[in-house]
Amino acid sequence: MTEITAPKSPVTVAEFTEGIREQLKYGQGVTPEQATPADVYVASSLVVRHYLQDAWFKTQQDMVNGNTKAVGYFSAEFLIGKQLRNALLNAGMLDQFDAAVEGLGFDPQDVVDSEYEPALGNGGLGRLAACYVDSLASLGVPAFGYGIQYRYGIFRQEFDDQGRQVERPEYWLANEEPWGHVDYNRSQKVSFGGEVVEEDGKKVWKPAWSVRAVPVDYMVPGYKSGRVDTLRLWSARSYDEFDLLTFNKSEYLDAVKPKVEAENISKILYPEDSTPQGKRLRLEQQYFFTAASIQDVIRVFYPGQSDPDLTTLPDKITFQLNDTHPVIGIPELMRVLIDEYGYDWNTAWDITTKTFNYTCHTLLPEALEVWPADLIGELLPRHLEIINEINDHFLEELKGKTRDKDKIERMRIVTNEENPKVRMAYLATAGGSHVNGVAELHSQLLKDVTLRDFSDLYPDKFSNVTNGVTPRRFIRLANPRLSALITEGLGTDKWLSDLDLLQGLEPLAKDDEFVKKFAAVKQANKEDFAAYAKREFGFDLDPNTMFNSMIKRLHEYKRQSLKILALIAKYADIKSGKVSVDDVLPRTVIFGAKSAPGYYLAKMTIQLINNVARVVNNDPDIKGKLHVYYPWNYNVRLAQHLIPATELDEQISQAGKEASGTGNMKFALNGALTVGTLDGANVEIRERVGAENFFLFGMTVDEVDALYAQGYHPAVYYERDPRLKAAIDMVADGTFSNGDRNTYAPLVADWLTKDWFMTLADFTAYCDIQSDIEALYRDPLEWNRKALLNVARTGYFSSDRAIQDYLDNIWHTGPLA
Ligand code: 26Q
Repeated sequence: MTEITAPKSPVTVAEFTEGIREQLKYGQGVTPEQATPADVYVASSLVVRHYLQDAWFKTQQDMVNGNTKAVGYFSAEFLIGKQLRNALLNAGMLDQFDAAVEGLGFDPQDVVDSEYEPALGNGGLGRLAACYVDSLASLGVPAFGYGIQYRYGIFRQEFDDQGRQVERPEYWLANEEPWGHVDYNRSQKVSFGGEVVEEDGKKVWKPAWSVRAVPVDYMVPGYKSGRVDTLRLWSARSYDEFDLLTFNKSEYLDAVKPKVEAENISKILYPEDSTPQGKRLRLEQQYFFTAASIQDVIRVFYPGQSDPDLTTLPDKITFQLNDTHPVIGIPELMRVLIDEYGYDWNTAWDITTKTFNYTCHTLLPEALEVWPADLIGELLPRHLEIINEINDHFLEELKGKTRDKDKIERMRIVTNEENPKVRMAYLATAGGSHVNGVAELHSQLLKDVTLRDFSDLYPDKFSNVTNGVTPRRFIRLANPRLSALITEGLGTDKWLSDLDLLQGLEPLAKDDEFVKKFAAVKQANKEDFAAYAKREFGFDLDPNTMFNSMIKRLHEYKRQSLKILALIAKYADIKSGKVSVDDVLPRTVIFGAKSAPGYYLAKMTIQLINNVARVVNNDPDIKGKLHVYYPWNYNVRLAQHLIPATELDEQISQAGKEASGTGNMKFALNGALTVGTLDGANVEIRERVGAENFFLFGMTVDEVDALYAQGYHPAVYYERDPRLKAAIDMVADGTFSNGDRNTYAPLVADWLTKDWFMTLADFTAYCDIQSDIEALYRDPLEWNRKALLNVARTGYFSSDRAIQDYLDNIWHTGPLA
């Protein structure tokens, strides 16, 4: 890892205070006495931006003038979380901020709490993108994150009086937002529709309409690197503010219609995180941000040049495609090179394939994006021609590589059927240099299953980069107590930019005094979380119970059902007297999850969890031994509060379905033990922390495959394990629906007849491992020793390491000199 030198503290408390006063006066127009915490938040943020400005300029200048290849990370989602504290930390101004704000009579916590979280992502993929730009900047690598500034982020989740999810619009821009700098003077034109005509033997696209893509720039300050990268999120604006012709006919509403339609493009983030539907607006979004970004790259790297030598593009920047969402960028770059700059096909293809790389984040076949060719043709007629031509060239190339005609047929980018479809994952694989999965198991399955034909013929394209998470936000900011203890244990805080140093904690796991300090940190974090949950949700958590969390999107494959069924089984055992309540280990189970609005079974699972919580929490027979809480609207902020307080973390997806997971990494790094299957990055976490420090259960990928092949009959498991039968019967008999047997009937029917992700088959193993978990928990010293070893041994899961892997194996670039 490159040596990172700490910059001198750039600002004094007096300067920070003066900066806030100035901003309050000239920006907010209030005196410090009139100011609210929200005013101070805006003012402080602008002060931080002000102090980062020079480093930002310098990073951009060095990027353009130097000869270090930059990285363009293309992602439809950047789930960045709150900015202020993170920027303060990375810029080395945390203490000055606290002192300045206190000096002005404000509580720093109130000030940072005033920030509204930008929720511009669904989950793992979007948060990963945010961790990656943080690491790029921290490693000093010149980089752009390119995406969309959605007006409405992922919906705000509420629960109705029946415990059902209700989606509310998340208008995160309702208040002043000091981080995004809207740069009207660097806007780009993005066009759609129309037709392709031939002029002088050349194809010319005559689009029907255009939108103006306005960049909104977010600074991405590196941690102690002195570098500030850029997250450029595009916002769609109309060129036709006012259609005069229509207006003269006094059809006022029609006059603003083009404006409304254009601006719709960046209006809302689609809340589906799998099973994408071929929605026109979604394709418009994808093209909108990739096209704007490609033009922007040419503007930045070839300033003022009317005839740039774009054969040098792959030396200037490398593009990483975060899943298939930006893959339309491949034919777009081809179009720009051929139609706008006059390159021949082969030269353009050479430039394009050298510039793009693709990361796949899924294995679920239904999650692979496929677009109807018709739709592409309507919106982007020239791109459809180019895609067809790519397909033709590709099929030719394949003929030189294999005689297996079936294989060639299977590999078509554009399917051969009445209504042809474009397979975006195939286009990405053919149109780039590297394809990677996000954990070892996932990358292996990509090669063996999902993209098998491709890996047969292009084995060198495939690699793995196991995901990582940023220790700045998810340890230092989220868990200041643990951070202080780590620094005490290691005698340095260098671990924040070199997380492998956590290994130095290993010997301290033998030191009972240190383990007790570690346990005290966890206990204090639990008390903090209990207070937070009381304040924010009105919950009464008992910090003297085990805190057991499951936070992630609600999805059948992730198997929240397994968790809730096991809990119901426990409840049923107590109710029936099989288990004496006095022998039950006190546990608080905390769920956090949003469901896609149209995902019927997932939404029913949410309703079930909420009603199990209602019944169990209020049942005097349970004597407070079991509690279930479901804080609504799980987001980055809640994660930052809950993860440090969690003792047991659930990673219980069906083997072979969770590509990686990143929550698993955040929990291990914060000293939770994991109960999990051999899936995604769990495999690597377990390898590193040691089998004895991880609660493994459930079928393996091979066992899952074998069971599918043999024919899976979930009812067999229902009959076989009386605990499972009791739990499902309890759901069916109306215990959690005020006696109504219909409420959960579809869920029960699915479990007993389909159960596609084999929840029932893994139920017994899952229940059985609970006794190991509880036995260990009854020995706090041993529990905490293992938890500490989890921290000591998971430094590998830093996003700095992941980015270093990308730099070494995929991007072949590094920090600015
Ligand atoms: C696509 C088309 C149309 C509408 C929506 C989408 C869409 C949006 C988001 C599809 C997928 C997503 C998000 C996927 C995601 O978050 N995947 C997760 O990525 C993580 C980072 O690699 C992994 O750790 C998780 O295992 C994986 O589920």
